[in-house]
Amino acid sequence: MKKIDSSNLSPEPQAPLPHVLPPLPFAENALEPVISSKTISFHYGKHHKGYVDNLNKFISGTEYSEMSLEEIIKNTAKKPEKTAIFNNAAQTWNHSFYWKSLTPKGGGEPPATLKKHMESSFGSIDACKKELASAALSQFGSGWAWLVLDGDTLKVIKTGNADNPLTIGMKPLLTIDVWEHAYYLDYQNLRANYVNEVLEKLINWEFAHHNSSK
Ligand code: MN3
Repeated sequence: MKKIDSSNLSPEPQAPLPHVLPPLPFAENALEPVISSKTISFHYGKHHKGYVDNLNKFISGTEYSEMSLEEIIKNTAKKPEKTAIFNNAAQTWNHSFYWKSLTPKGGGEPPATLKKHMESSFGSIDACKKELASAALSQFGSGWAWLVLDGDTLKVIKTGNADNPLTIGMKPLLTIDVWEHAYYLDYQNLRANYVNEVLEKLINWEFAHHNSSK
């Protein structure tokens, strides 16, 4: 029997790396008093982590295990038999994007280029903020409010549950999570108070500007 020289064998193919929970871009208590560290600790440490863990579990051994997160989202959207993978992939993506849409010293004036774009699309910064608040409040049940680029036009849209603008070919610039777990510990049923406080004090226009110029 021929002896195999193991030094000549190519290494075993590496298992694809699982998706990881990215670090928060701020300390858990950095958004207080608008969003408490208790809310962040559950929202990030339990909800967001849960989506990442479930995604890894559901894609293990499937064609999706080789894909990037965005590819998984685009390839499973609107496929009823892939709902569990889609939901967990999109929620993983949405939450990483949401954390970056918030910053401890947020609100205020958007950067000049974005400001001009908002004024030409909505009339004024305030009108844009009003549309975001209105989308966030009128989303029935769980979902997300988004500032997006649709081609060259700035728009505000809302999506239900895990859905996001990538599935309809729009470029997300920032988002506000309006699932109850995002605000219930701090605001109970008062979604409007949460949304208005976020828009005034935490919203990260720099992040939106950065995404619009990518
Ligand atoms: Mn959430």
